[in-house]
Amino acid sequence: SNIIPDVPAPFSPLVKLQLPSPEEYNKRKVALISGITGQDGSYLTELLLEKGYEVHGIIRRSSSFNTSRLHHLYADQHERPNKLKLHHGDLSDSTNLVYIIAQVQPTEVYNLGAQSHVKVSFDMAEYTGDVDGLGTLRLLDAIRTCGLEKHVRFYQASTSELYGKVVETPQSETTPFYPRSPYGVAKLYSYWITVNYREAYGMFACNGILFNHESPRRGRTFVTRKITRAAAEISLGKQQCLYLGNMDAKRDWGHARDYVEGMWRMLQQPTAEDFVLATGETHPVREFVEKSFALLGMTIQWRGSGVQEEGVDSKTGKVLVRVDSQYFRPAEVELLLGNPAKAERILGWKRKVDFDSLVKEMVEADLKAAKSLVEDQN
Ligand code: NDP
Ligand code: GDR
Repeated sequence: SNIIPDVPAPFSPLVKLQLPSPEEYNKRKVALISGITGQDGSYLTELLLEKGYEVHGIIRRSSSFNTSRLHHLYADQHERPNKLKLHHGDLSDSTNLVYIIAQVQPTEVYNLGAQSHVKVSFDMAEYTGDVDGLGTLRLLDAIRTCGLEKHVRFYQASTSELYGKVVETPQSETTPFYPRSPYGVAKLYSYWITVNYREAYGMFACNGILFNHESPRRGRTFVTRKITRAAAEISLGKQQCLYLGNMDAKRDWGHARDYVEGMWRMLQQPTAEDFVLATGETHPVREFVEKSFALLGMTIQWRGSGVQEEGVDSKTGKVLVRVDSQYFRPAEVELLLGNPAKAERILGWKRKVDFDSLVKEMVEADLKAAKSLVEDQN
């Protein structure tokens, strides 16, 4: 016989909100985004505002300006009330998350906030575990604390870094995980706590297992943006050489704007499921370098090997690319190649921007930015 009949939820709502039924509640379109100031947060905000959502974002207090990616979307509420509202908060602060959820009463929550740099996660492993792992639990529990677990649709920013060491390719929703960094391990916790809360509490909670996606808004220390910025600066004589780590690593690179559309589609489905978003193509870092420089009229020829390897401009003989071992990782993810078949079939999602167009858009944006800086200085 069942010795644990009708197990109640471990706690009942601590914050007593006056709530209508989930159907009435969801007549509104109110999104809450953690990580709104990041690359994906800014594209997702654009998409949701276009779709008529009221968008709320959690921003961290910073001594320097950290909302530049939202600048074109945000208007001072005193001058022009708009549908984007920002709240100070942090994924390490549970009370603050409960307060924001109770205040905003979102219909959709996108958990994009994270210490998202894989190499940095080796230096700040505990912090990364706290924010990227436990932070997800805090947000899910904030929703439950407010009694909103049946009202809110939840998106978790899971990652191809969960696959880590190659077990099989292409990697799909059924490929076993083998993370290779504190970041990947923290995200593994978040992946499973999202699945667990879906199964335990009937929450509409999805994991998007997203392969690398880039754009002109990509953080400057990720390899693609580091390459396109350096190529632009070198072409204008403002930088001499680009220093990189492992150029043999292969990634499945798409455009961030395509991927945020996939996130939104996951939350519009009748049932919550987990989906891979990827292009189904993989390219080595070395190829990203070659294509970026070629767009600016420089043909890279490689010579030497290992840490002695150099990329030389075939016309001038100048060394434009060198290896610096400080960028190597203690454990590397050598190959990522995703299979987006499930997302294509169920979500009707497909990437629009191909590899060459992505590189071109990023190079052109960085060239424009570098030129305007030169003009400012003159
Ligand atoms: P970014 O690094 O550009 O943005 C990360 C965001 O998280 C920023 O808004 C950052 O704020 C915020 N953040 C960092 N720490 C905290 C914290 N303690 N509390 C609250 N917010 C915090 O990442 P992306 O936009 O590229 O990625 C979005 C999410 O998707 C991340 O979770 C990432 O791990 C994941 N992901 C990304 C992929 C990619 O290829 N881009 C692929 C798969 C998953 P601030 O601006 O103040 O630093
Ligand atoms: P990744 O992206 O680790 O895949 O994580 P990143 O661009 O940092 O590295 C990609 C590959 O390039 C190699 N590499 C270098 N990387 C950086 N950052 N800097 C260098 O100088 C350099 N030289 C070579 C790396 O070793 C690696 O193999 C990104 C993040 O957005 C995560 O948050 C996200 O989950 C995954 O993508 C999917």
